Amino acid sequence: MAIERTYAMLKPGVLSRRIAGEIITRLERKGFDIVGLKIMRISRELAEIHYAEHKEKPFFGELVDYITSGPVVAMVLEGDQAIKMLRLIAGSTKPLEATPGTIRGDYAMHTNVNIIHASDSPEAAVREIGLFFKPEELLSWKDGNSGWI
Ligand code: 3AN
Repeated sequence: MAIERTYAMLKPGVLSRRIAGEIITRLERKGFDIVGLKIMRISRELAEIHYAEHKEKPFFGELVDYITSGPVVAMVLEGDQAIKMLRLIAGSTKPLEATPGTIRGDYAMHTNVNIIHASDSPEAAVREIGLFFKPEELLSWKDGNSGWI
């Protein structure tokens, strides 16, 4: 097993649509351990750091406006190959290419409001977890089910 931690974020609109619980339930059912969880409002400064790789893209301004427009649900998920697994469950960036059954495939219509962020590499996971959580906000725990998941 390769236990990893990854950063997941339910984007603005998810709380307003009252589907945060449904999405978190899917993540729990899949078998991720939630080791960090909070609601927060992201500052422009933090958003620009988080999305720095997209700084030159035409949609950057719109992306920062959107991600700072309302509360997000920030999470750290732990599990075997959690980084790749969460990307799979999240689905493709463009909802038209996201397979039904994935989170984006089931809940998103447009790329610019595609519901969930998921770290795309081990380096990104470490960086993003560090941006959004203090070490003392993360808590590993055991439920005795790991042999069944
Ligand atoms: P992903 O979130 O699947 O890793 P990235 O890193 O390519 O995708 O893009 C980051 C975010 O930027 C996406 N989640 C989406 O909200 C937004 N985005 C990506 N491509 C576009 C686009 N062509 N138009 C508008 N927003 C986009």
